Amino acid sequence: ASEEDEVARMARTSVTPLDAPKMMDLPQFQGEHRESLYWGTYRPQVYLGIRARTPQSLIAGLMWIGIKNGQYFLRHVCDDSDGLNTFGWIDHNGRDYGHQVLVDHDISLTTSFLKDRQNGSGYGGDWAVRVDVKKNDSDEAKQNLVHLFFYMADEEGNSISTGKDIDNFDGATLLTFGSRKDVGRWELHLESKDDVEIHYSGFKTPHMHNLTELVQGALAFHARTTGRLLLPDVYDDSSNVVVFQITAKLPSKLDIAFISGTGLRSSRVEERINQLRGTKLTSRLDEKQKDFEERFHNIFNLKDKVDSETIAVGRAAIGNLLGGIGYFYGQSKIALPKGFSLKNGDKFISYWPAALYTAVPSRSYFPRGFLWDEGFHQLLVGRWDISICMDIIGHWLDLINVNGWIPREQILGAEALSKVPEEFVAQHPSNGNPPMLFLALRDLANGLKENKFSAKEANEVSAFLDRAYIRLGKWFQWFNTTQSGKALNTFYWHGRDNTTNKELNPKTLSSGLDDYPRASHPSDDERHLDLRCWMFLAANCMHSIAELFGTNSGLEKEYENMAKELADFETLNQMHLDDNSGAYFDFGNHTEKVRLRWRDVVVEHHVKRELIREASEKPQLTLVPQIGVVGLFPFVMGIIPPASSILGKQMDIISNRTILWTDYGLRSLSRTSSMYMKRNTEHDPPYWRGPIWINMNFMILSALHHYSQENGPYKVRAKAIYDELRSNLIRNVVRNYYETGFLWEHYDQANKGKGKGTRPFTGWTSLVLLIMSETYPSL
Ligand code: 6A9
Repeated sequence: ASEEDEVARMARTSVTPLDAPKMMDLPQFQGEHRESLYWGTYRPQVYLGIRARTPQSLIAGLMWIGIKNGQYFLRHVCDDSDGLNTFGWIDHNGRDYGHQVLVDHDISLTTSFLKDRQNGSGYGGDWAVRVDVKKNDSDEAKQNLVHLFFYMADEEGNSISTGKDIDNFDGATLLTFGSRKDVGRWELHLESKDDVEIHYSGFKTPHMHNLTELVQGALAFHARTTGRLLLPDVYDDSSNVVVFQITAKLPSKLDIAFISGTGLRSSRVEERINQLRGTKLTSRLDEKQKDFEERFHNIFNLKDKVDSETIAVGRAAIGNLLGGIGYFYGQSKIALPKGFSLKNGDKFISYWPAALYTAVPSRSYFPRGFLWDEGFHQLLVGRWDISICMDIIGHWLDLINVNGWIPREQILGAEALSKVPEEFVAQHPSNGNPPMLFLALRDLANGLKENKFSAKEANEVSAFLDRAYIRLGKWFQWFNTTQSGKALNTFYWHGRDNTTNKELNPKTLSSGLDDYPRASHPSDDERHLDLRCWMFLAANCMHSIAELFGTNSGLEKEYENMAKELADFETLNQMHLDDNSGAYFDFGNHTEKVRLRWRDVVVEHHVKRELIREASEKPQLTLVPQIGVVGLFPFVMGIIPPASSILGKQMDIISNRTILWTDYGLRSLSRTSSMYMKRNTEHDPPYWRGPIWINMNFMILSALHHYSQENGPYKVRAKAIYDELRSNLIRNVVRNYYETGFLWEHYDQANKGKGKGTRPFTGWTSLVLLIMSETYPSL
């Protein structure tokens, strides 16, 4: 029983929040700040979705019927298999304006979003959506009609009413209204000058993750009796979801206006709606677009650096990153140790209910938060809007548990859950993920030291860092204690599977570099170079913050010493340098002589062919000779002294075409490495074993930029390589964008730099904008 008690205790601890003042309770996140960010396009998982930053919100969204090869499809949730030619926010300021373009075969849609807090509105303001649809060619035989569906749904279950005059639509009407505690009485109005037909259906459901199926079902059911694809005009008073089908001849334009707080006598309903439709809306959107452009140019200053085609891609990159910011609420599932389950049979325990406001890597495949991705996103967001940046990081830091752990992948709420296969849901409280947020935080701390902020911003940043200090310290300690190696100041990513015989090289998901090759035989003798360097960054950043807020706990000195020790060049070289090649490597129990072979194995009395790993040599403790991004970490973190000949060696490795260099960016793994482009299992194609990843290329480029400014024998060479790598990366991402309509998760090093993996991927691939503008985090 005692072992079970112990497991139960550990499980409870892992879902206990850290007892420290919450970031989100800071005054700077209340009042005007909170209200200004209340409504937004915070449902990145759908093509157009609006909600408020509250756990159970009123939500709105758009669907339409797309036609592909003569077949009808209901578009709603961003889905790669829809095969849209392109989609994404081209402009978005993260606050009150966005403009999105979606091309769906024969038709093009644009969606514009505008929020208005000036006109005496209710809590969080009013907002408008404009949907424009047109045909892509004038061929009369092609699609002439479009079915648009706009819905409102109340997650709290409050009933939603429909307007009285919908059936006699003559240009403008009240579609629907309701009432909630947060915003009071609200109304949704439609205006369209076109000849449209409106139908609707009401539903009662607590589930928001299958609205597509609800609408599909209603359409199919009604089509069977009428032969037409129209919602059946059924509705009853208890409906908490109402869907309006607006059928229009192309081209067509709809303005949809949401206003709240209309129960008050002074609510001036008519006047407020008029601000949000027709010519008034047009001119306000134009104005917002100009503001966006101006801000974009002021911050990134691209005009003298790249051409206008390239600038448009940079704009679409940050547009969809900001437009893809989501608000999620729910409970992560935390795995119990292997072999254990709760009394009810569950193999996981729930984290506390929590909110997460965050950007996402990919709206179609991964529309949810990922810890280390967010560090990269914040390098961009932090330059765009420092309050949004702090709000996002604040939310993440409030997810820290009493052990100092933050779950890596945030699958919060039924909508997010519906996208993830069950076996990937539970998070392991022993697994980390790179503390990349430190880089964004160090930028904040440095900005403060260098007086880069306005007085108000400086106050907020300093209150923010001050409060973050305890949480960050706890986070740091989590790494320092749970991920430590055998020798002093060594680290390795814990949690690799040392029992499997199916993987060519057991994965290291927690590192973020998934299948990047490590020691062939996982053991506690390992020393992971990337983690050592992350710890250096973390210690260094903790020291910077401690200096600002001198807490006199003696910890400042400790962080400083640790940063010094981790950056100690001699020790680093002793532990990780291969003298012959001048390359840095992981260390561990390793042999190069491994391969996957088909074998007959007996599974439940049946013989099955399976790929099994075989090692034809005993592994031994040695450096792991795989040249690639992990080996470049000391360079990336600026640990190598500018005068060292090893710096020259690193540049040889980077610029050599048989090793890492391609015309499209740097490979993640050298072509000469034994694991280059090797599958890990039958079902696991190479991922970090060759392809070009923009996040790592960005980091390497930052370091080249850094060394091109440090006096020393390699200064000039660093600059030359920097210039070439920079233009290769920009050229390739931009070319792919125009060829395919998207930014991609990674790029094919072997096939002309072609975009691969998921799309759109406006997570860290958006860093291409910082590459264009040459703004790098300080080292
Ligand atoms: C598993 C499959 C619909 C993998 O960008 C997010 C992460 C990175 O943090 C990580 O470094 N991506 C990179 O190696 C994507 C991870 C997606 C996991 C989803 C479930 C569902 O398929």
